[in-house]
Amino acid sequence: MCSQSMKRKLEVYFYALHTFILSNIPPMFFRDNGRIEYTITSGDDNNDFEIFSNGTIRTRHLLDRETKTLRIPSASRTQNVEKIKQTKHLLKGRGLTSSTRNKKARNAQKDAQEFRVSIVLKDVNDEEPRFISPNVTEMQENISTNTVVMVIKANDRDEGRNGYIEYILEQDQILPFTLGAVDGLLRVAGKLDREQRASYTLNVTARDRGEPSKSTRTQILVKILDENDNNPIFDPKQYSASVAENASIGAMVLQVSATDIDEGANGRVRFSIASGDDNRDFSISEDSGIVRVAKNLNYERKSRYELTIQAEDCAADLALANESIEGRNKLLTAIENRYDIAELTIIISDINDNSPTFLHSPYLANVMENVIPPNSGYVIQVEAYDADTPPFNSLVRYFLKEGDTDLFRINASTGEISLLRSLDRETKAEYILTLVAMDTVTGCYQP
Ligand SMILES: *[C@@H]1O[C@H](CO)[C@@H](O)[C@H](O)[C@H]1NC(C)=O
Ligand SMILES: *[C@@H]1O[C@H](CO)[C@@H](O)[C@H](O)[C@H]1NC(C)=O
Ligand SMILES: *[C@@H]1O[C@H](CO)[C@@H](O)[C@H](O)[C@H]1NC(C)=O
Ligand SMILES: *[C@@H]1O[C@H](CO)[C@@H](O)[C@H](O)[C@H]1NC(C)=O
Ligand SMILES: *[C@@H]1O[C@H](CO)[C@@H](O)[C@H](O)[C@H]1NC(C)=O
Ligand SMILES: *[C@@H]1O[C@H](CO)[C@@H](O)[C@H](O)[C@H]1NC(C)=O
Ligand SMILES: *[C@@H]1O[C@H](CO)[C@@H](O)[C@H](O)[C@H]1NC(C)=O
Ligand SMILES: [Ca+2]
Ligand SMILES: [Ca+2]
Repeated sequence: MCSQSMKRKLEVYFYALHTFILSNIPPMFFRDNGRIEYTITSGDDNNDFEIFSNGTIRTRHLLDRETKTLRIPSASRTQNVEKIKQTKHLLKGRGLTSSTRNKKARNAQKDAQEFRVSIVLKDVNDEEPRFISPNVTEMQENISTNTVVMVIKANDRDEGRNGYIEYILEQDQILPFTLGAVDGLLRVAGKLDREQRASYTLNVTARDRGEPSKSTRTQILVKILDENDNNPIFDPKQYSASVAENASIGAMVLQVSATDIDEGANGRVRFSIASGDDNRDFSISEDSGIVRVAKNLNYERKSRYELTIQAEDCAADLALANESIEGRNKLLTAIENRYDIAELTIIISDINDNSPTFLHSPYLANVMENVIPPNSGYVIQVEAYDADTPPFNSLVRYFLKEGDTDLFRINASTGEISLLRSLDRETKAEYILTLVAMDTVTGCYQP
């Protein structure tokens, strides 16, 4: 009895709902007097098939081409081999003695016929595309058009057209992106400005070409990362303020404000006084933009300041976070802060902080005895200077404080001193007068 072997190829479609009969084993394996039982000896680890004594092979349950394919990765994607062995059922024959059974068993081994059945599971479009690419991506704003942002990828385990995927980007609104239908390359197609829109949620569909086709939809979040593309902007750009010259140190002058619509350090604004204050009479708070008096002011020294205030963003600070010194230096030269400037005029207002002073004190005048000088006894005119400005210096008044007020008189507004009566040198050769000059704001001096 020779061993016979044969191969058959069966085509099986995967149907979702039915178990069905595959084929019959040909009758050449039957023996008239023998009872035949078929068993599947290998190739069916999953217990997917059963075989009946009439040779019918049947699926036990739903088959899945894709699952099988995964289990035999090196095999061709389309073929699964099931090995089915056919044996005579001798050992379990009825009424046989154990001795004859042993003998017959040996014969039976020889008679055992083995054949191979190749079962090819044909693909049906039962798998939908599955996205395997991440659903979040990020990119710098102002990235140039046509740059590939990401590769969108979906898998479909079906074969042929059933597994051939097309990618579709829904464009309900105009989006600055395009999606390659075949390659899944998501590209930039317009201007991306984080300040206008910081993220996009894209609706992407992957569809196979099966009949009917299956498709999967996913949402991809595209985050736009900030770039330092905006200057800080002063609003307003011109400021003016007035401060009394006796303002105490630390007194607030005014607050300037600037904003930068970028994000993080790119949008953090730092204020400084760029020029117009060499003496550092004022200071500005880096963060708040509050300008304060930093030194004693003096109207008479400087009455007007034209300051240039700068608002600068902190983009370059990002470079300082770099761990390596080389990286730091490289980035510091590459990253520039953006800035804006504003003009601040500070008017120092005068206060009456200066007393009139006699410019030529002490004065000396000679008078002839026994006469009253002409011009109503004119002796001398004194003058005091007041460093303040009008109205604080406008009217200096003069008074006689000590001395012979009955002999001399001073014109309060002109400072002219005149003699009321004639003098006698032999009685008194010298008179000393003490004068007071006073600015009028202070009030009236009563001698
Ligand atoms: C073979 O046997 C099975 C199970 O008894 C039966 O369903 C099937 O119809 C039979 N096939 C033939 C061709 O008789
Ligand atoms: C994506 O789909 C949602 C509804 O599922 C819709 O509200 C949204 O506008 C769509 N987005 C785009 C960019 O088409
Ligand atoms: C991305 O996938 C995660 C995890 O599956 C989910 O939680 C998240 O909502 C998804 N995001 C979008 C934009 O679909
Ligand atoms: C935006 O990108 C273009 C081209 O890539 C470049 O020339 C331009 O300087 C960038 N603008 C800013 C503000 O970075
Ligand atoms: C400044 O001078 C004015 C007028 O002399 C006075 O009223 C005010 O209190 C002074 N201010 C300070 C801070 O000294
Ligand atoms: C540090 O600087 C290097 C060189 O410019 C750069 O490639 C790297 O990304 C920087 N690292 C960080 C954390 O900023
Ligand atoms: C002071 O002098 C002015 C100008 O010469 C004169 O008009 C005025 O009358 C004088 N005042 C007195 C009190 O003499
Ligand atoms: Ca900025
Ligand atoms: Ca920006």
